[in-house]
Amino acid sequence: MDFTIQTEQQLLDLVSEFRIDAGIAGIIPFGSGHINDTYRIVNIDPEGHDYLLQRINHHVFKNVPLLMNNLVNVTRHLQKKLAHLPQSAIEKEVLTIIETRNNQSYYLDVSGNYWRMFYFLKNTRAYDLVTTEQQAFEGGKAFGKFQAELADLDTDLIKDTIPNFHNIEFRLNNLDKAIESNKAGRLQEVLPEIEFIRLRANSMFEILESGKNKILPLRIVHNDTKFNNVLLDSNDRAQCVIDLDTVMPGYVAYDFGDSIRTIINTAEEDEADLSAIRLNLNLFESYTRGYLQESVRFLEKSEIDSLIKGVLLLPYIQAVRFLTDYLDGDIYFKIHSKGHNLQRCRAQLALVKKLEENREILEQIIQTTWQHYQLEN
Ligand code: GN1
Ligand code: MG
Repeated sequence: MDFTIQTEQQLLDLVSEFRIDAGIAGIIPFGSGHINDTYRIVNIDPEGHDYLLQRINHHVFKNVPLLMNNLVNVTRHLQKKLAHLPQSAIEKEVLTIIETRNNQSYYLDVSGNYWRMFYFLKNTRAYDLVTTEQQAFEGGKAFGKFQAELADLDTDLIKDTIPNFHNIEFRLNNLDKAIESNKAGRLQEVLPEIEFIRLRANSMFEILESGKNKILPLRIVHNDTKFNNVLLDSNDRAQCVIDLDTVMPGYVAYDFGDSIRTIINTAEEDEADLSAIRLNLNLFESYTRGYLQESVRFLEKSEIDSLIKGVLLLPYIQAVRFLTDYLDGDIYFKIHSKGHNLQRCRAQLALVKKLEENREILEQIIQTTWQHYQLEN
C-alpha cells in the first residue's frame, strides 16, 4: 500500500475538519482491520465523546462517495428503527457518522485520501476469538437482528461498493489470473493449496446458482460478519454492528458463513499451527440459536437450507482471496509478516477440511434449532 504514515499534526488538522466539540488528549492507532486505518481520538473530558477517525482504503473501495452514501442510508434506517429509544441509546447501538464542517459524510484531503469519523463506543469490546457461548449467542443475535432490520430497506438505495464481493466464480477467476501471471514468483510454493481449492471448486457454486435461479432472495446483508465486527458491552451483551463498508445486496448464507468461520474455529484466522484448528460445536450451536432467534421471522426455508453451504463457502472463499493476494505480492490485505497471506490461506483451508468432516452434524444443529423456533412462533 502506498499510504504514508500521518504525523500527529496532520491527524490533528484532519480532526479539525470534522464537527467535533472536544479538547484532544491523544490520537491512538486502533483495531485489527485488514483494510482501513483507524485512530481513536481521546477527549480531554472523560465524560465527553471519544471519536473514531478512519482513512478509507480507496484502492479497495474505489468509489468512496457511493460507499458513504450507502452508510448514511443504512445508519439512518437502523436509527429510525430505534427511534423509540433515547438519543444516547441510539448512539450506542448504531454507528453515528460525524459530518465535516461542510456537512459532508467524509473529508477528502489534499493527497487524495478519504477520511470519516464516528463516535467511539466506550466500554465495548471486539473479539478476534470467541471463547464463551454467551458471546457466540449475542453475536448471532446482533447479526440476525441487523439483517432483519435491513429486510425492509429499499434495495435501490444500496449500491455495490465492491462488485462480485462474494461471487465465487469471480474469485476463482482472479486466482486463475494470479496463477497465470505469477507476479511475485511464488507459484511453486502453493501447488498443494491450488489443488485443494480446485478439487472443491464445483461444489462451491451452489449459493450463486440458487441465487441466479431465484431460489434464494437477494437481500441487503453485511458481507463482512467476522466476529470482531460486532461490539459487545462490558457484560458481553451485543451492542453494535460495525464495519458497514460492505453492506450490499447478497445472500444471508454469506453472513452466516463468515461469522461461523471466526466463531467455530478454536484458533485465529491466521493460525500457523494447523493442528490447533478445531471446531467448537457448542459455540456454533449458540451462534445459530442467537441468529435464528432474530431472523427466523423473515427467512425462507430455502435460506435456512443454504446456511450450511455458506459455512463451507466462506472460509473457502477467504482462502482463495488470501492465496490470490499472496501470488500477486500482497497488494490487498495488510500483512504483519512475510508469508502472512499464505499462512492465512492454509489456516482457512484447514478449517474447510474440518467443516467438511462435520458437515452432517452442523446441518443437523441448524435444522433442529430452526424447528425449535418454528414451533415457538
Ligand atoms: C477484510 O477490514 P476487515 O479486516 O474487517 C475484508 C473481508 C475479509 C477479512 C478477512 C473489504 O475485512 O472481506 O473477510 O478482511 N474486507 C474487505 O479477515 O475486503
Ligand atoms: Mg473489520
